[in-house]
Amino acid sequence: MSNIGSYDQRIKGFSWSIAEKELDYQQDGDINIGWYCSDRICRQGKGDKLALIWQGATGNEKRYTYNDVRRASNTIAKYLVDLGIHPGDRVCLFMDKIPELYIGLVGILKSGAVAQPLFSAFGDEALLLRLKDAQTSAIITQRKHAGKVRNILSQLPCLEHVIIVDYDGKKPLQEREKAFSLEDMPPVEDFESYPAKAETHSMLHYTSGTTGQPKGVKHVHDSLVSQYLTTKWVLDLRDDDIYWCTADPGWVTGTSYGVIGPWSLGVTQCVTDIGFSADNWYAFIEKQRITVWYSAPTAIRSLMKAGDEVVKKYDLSSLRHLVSVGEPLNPEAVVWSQKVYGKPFHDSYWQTETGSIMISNYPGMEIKPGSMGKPFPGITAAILDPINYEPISEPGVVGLIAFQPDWPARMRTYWNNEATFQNKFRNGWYLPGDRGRLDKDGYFWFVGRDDDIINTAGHLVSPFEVESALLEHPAVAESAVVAKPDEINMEVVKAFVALKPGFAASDDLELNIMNFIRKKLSPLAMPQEIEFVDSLPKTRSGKIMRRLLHAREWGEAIGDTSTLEDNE
Ligand code: 6R9
Repeated sequence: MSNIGSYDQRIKGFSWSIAEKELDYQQDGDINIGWYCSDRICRQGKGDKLALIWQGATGNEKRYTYNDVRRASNTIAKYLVDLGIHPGDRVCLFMDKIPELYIGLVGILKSGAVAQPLFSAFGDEALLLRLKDAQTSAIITQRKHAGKVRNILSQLPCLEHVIIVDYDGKKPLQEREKAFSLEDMPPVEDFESYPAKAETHSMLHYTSGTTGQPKGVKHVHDSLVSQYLTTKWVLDLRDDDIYWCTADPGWVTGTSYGVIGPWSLGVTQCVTDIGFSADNWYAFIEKQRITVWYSAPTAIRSLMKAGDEVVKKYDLSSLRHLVSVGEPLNPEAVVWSQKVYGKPFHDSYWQTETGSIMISNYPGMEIKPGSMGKPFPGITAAILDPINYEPISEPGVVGLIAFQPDWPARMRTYWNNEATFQNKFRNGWYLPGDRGRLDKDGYFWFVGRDDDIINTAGHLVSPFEVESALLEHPAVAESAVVAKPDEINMEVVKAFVALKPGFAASDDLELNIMNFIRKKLSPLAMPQEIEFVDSLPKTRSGKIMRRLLHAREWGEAIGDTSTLEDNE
């Protein structure tokens, strides 16, 4: 039996007080997420349980119990307070996926400061933009990334402290730099966590920017209520699970479900800094006996590309539940995962701004491959018509995905940008900027980002549907479909395709693919052109940046590219 049990039963009379009760949280009481992720679990008698198993690139391991996490996060929190960091000050985490990143997040929250995690692969410009916007007071980083901070320091008068977690004493510390080593600091047994209330600012996440300038998304400690319950019911985490969230905490998935969800439930999680390859990932699952795996379509497509044979080399029998997020999960990927792992990937849909999972396929509920599933209990979701912003009751009609405020993890505003925040609401609904449709059984289907939809001769074409059809072709590893200008039809469909190993681009192959997808798509959705490429531009969280391909087709400026994967 899954944690959620019967979905239909759960939605009846749902109230977030279910989670509040389990968390022993009283309205207007203290709800410091950092305390919940460490001290509370120890108080429940799980202090000696493993919280984190970390595996480095060379296979070396570090293990931390909940007591270790509690003490180490105390040490960090006290260090920040002693430095003069005040509640509400922004403290940036700028590290690879090392233990200090995970424990540091808990420590920052305990101190009352606001955690601002950023991908360590960001270059100077990307970093500058976000630290300036957030007026960040301190940054916690590694030696290997400190050079980037030095390059921009003179432009950041607010950034008082550059804290280096692995200082080796070889070169003198520079202006504002401080050495802090968890291993060398005496562990702090007792630390009074900042008495954060529900509305106290907790995190500042910068959105992935697939569609424009990155924006700071303000979250509060109350988000724990949603994150705790969605982790329990969607990821189905239980006491004896070994959980792996593949996301980097620079992306919201890596914090909401890579730190807060699993640790507030007192579950053991594994993290690895090892680079992606099918062998690396399967070996990790085998070695750590991973039971619940939360990943993303880009990774799944890459695993599909690596093929079925490599799966057989490893014992993946520990896997119990698989979940995906970040992009539409093509039906092919669901069918394939069922075939090779004996378990389907369950889709989950949400965004930085929503803070927690909004729509999902729940364990035990019938999966319709290609569908995102149903709204989480307590979430009112609808498809709105884009003119009057009224819910469309007819099944199958494409419109704007919308949610009724309120749920605990929703963003409270965009940092320094209240006007843009207000603009996300229409007729009392929150609009995430995506299009979808609802079927007669109440399942939601993703159609595309609001701005990705192709309008060809007045017909709306979903890039996702065309990409899914392309992906079923045996030669296609990945694809991105965008609009191309056309004198007659205004826009036509153009597909970019990356091939699987062993296939070479040719006119014959293009024709073969066209004939293959013709059987699956309406004539209006057929691409006019396929361009073969080696790889597709992606964000660091693995989302295909159709915006870049689109801009190229239209001869437009490409805008902010700081989240582009290859943009160091
Ligand atoms: C968690 C996260 C949010 C945007 C979102 C949508 C896309 C996420 C999806 C999905 C289709 C899914 N997205 N999950 N599209 N199916 N299951 O991804 O946050 O980086 O802010 O991106 O990603 O377009 O609006 P974020």
